[in-house]
Amino acid sequence: MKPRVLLIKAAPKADRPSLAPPLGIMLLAAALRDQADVRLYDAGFDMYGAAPPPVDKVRAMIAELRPIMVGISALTCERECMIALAAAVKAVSPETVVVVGGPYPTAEPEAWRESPDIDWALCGEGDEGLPKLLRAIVAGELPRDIPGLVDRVGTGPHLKAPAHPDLDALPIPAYDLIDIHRYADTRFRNQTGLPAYTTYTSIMTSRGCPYKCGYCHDVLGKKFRGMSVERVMQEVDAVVALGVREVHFVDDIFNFDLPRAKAIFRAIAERHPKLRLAFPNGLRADRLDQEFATLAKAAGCWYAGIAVETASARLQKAIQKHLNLDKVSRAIGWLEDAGVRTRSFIMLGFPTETEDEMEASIRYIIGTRTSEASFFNVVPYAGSELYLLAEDVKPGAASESTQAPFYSDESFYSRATGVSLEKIRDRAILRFYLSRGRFFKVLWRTPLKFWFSAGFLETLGFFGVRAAKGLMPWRGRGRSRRSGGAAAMREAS
Ligand code: B12
Ligand code: SF4
Repeated sequence: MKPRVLLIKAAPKADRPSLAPPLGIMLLAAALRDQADVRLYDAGFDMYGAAPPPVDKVRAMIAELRPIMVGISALTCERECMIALAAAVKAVSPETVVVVGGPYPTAEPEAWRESPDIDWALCGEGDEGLPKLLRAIVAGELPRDIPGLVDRVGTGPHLKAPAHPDLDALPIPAYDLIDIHRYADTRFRNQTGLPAYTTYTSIMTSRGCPYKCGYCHDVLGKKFRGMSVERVMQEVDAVVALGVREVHFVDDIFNFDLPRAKAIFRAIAERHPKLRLAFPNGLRADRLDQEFATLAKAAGCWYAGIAVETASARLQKAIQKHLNLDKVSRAIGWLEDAGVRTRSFIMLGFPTETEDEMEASIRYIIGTRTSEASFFNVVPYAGSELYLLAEDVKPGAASESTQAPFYSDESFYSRATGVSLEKIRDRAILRFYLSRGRFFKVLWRTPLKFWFSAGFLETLGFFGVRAAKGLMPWRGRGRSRRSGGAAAMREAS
């Protein structure tokens, strides 16, 4: 009988996190399945609505399965969940080996050691290292020479596992180990932030991004590696055969190789004319052209995130994003003209950002033709360049904010300056959706059948409350606008 392995996707403590089939652990399961009987568990369902980590459920699973190894995949915002679930595993089965991986351990290769219940971390891509680790555990040997593996005592520098050299050789993620239709439930939000109205999944057609944005983590390397169009189509064919109606591309930078991106659109338009496509985590809009927009629409693309982040030239330089905003405005226009709904992303509250700079970003985005906008709190994560800047400005404030609810005043900026970032965000949302008839356009574009779905009403309620709060004049009157964050941060430091 094959040894059992349980792979868990941890979840953040958030009211309305987006759920998505857990691509990382599905790929790892596919890589392990020759050696092991693998099971998958996505904690996102049980933590929806800011519920605590499902420790009882994991204890019961461990008691039933008695796995030889448990792997937990975690982002930094999922650290508390990861630690709680590792403890649940060891409480029932101390002999089970617990290994963690994903963006959090990759960004902070030793921080997981605060949990006595975790045995190893595997930093970087786990496709080759995890099967090797399992072989060593099964053979009762101490794992040796596994690049990226970090034990409980060794000192750094810890190098990541090398980037997989040939993405075409990766297996198709183990869709048979999840119930993909469970994700299509309008009670939950999918990655586009909308109620999950149809069966959907993510596909990652490339890994790595050569840009060096200071807030971004280098999980999958700095060299762009793209799958061939044929290999991408194998995966698209496989998910369509499972009943998937909408594919979300989650590459770091899908449009880095523009000819490849266009060839993928052409192939999808030809083979799957009814498939819908979306880019929930954002395109780099200064690297696309009008033909890209037209082909995207022809391939079924209805939604694209546009990563703008800031309209301040000073901050674009400071965070090393170096985005050409004229090109971005033009690209938004091309996509909107083609019929692709764009949602632009703005980050508010960079270390040293002034309130005038935030205002410039809000005005810029209101002035574009983008249909929707999301205003995020800046979270300077340890392991990123931005974290170093945040530590210069207000030591400790960044670390304290990583487990906070995404949109609260427990943000780095609010902690460092006393200025209510939540208030600035709420007002920005209100101003944005009241401009250019956007609110009515969003309603108009939402099919009537979703108007009374739980998820849609909840989304409306969420924004309604935020907008109403944005109107309250007495919230967040910490400092005058011109005294601003930068001055306050300098004082604080
Ligand atoms: C798609 C995506 C999203 C989607 C969906 C997220 C979701 N529901 O989980 C959306 C757009 C909604 C999103 C939101 C956010 N995201 Co996001 N997102 C991504 C993106 C682009 C791809 C993730 C993915 O599907 N990867 C595909 C699989 C194949 O990769 P993987 O999971 O990393 O797995 C590989 C390795 O990490 C490793 N591995 C993974 N797990 C394990 C476990 C074990 C045991 C082992 C050994 C190995 C291992 O092996 C795998 C195969 O090689 C990544 C960028 C990136 N390069 O990873 C950012 C990224 C994960 N997001 C990030 C962030 C910060 C966020 C937000 C917190 C942003 C915000 N402030 O709102 C939110 C919160 C997400 C949440 N949990 O609710 C950061 C995380 C940084 C960090 N240190 O935590 C990343 C890394 C972006 C970046 N480059 O900085 N995100
Ligand atoms: S362009 Fe996107 S993926 Fe690349 S470094 Fe910047 S934020 Fe990260």
